[in-house]
Amino acid sequence: MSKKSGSQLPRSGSFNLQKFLAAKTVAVNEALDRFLPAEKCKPATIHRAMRYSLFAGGKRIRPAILMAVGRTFGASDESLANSSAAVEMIHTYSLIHDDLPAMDDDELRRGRATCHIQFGEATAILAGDVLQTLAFKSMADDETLSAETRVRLVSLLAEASGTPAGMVAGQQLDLDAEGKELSIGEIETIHRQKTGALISAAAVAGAIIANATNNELSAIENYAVKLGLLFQITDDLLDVTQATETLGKTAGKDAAAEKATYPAHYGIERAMAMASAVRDEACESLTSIEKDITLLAELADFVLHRTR
Ligand code: GRG
Repeated sequence: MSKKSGSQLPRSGSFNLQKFLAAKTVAVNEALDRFLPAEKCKPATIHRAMRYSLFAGGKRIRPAILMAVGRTFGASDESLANSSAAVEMIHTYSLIHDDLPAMDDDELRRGRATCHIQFGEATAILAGDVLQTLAFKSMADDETLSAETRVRLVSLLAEASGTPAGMVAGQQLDLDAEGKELSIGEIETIHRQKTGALISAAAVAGAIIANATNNELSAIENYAVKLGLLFQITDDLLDVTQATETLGKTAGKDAAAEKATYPAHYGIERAMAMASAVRDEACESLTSIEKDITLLAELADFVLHRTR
């Protein structure tokens, strides 16, 4: 395939993305259901809390990214299932902990009461903790992959969700930044770590599972960094443009907490233009890949135009 510029990439319509996303949501839900202890299994409270938060209707965008990249490079659905479940478990753990009174203190998530409102703070902390450990187990136990690949994946996910450059680092920077005026560079660092690192890890995991070449991995890394940034800019925009009912989480919280966001720094119009430019940059990162990148380009479009 010849090199393609961002504007020449295949556009929506050539691939049924909605159908893909719906099918992958079913696939990751099945994998999650297999991993999680049954609700009735003792101690039932923790298993109910884990399932309550995991099956609350999240968009499953991180598993979809992992599966889209894996599919682009020829991995089987079977080999992508455990890792997709793993990234969703890490993501859900982070949401449960982020909603706690000691962090963002929210009562609504995924359209329902947050885990600590429903089950109490102690159980919510445990539910987050155990989703995290189970995520690593689901990768470590994946019999469809070689031992070497499993170790690579576990290391990748640990780095992306931890510190000094992963999600925990970003969350700490975000806490430290409340009420302060940040430079755009500082805002980007927070976003890259807090939100982008896990999104990037999902994409890179798909490429690792599919045995992508080093050049392909590096193209996917660039794409994923842009996709993560795009996701965060649109998240910031949705916080100020959409209603709580649409989002399934409390709207307007960023401004109330004086968070460092793109619309707060640039205004809505400029932030929207930046999102569009970052989408183009994400797609341009794909131009060196000698595979059909339609699905990945459409995923970037989807993140740009999402409404929740
Ligand atoms: C507690 C270690 C720790 C980290 C928390 C995820 C996070 C870091 C904070 C949540 C705050 C936030 C709103 C971040 C913006 C990006 C983001 C993660 C949005 C939620 O992700 P979606 O939209 O949610 O994919 P669903 O519910 O659809 O899965």
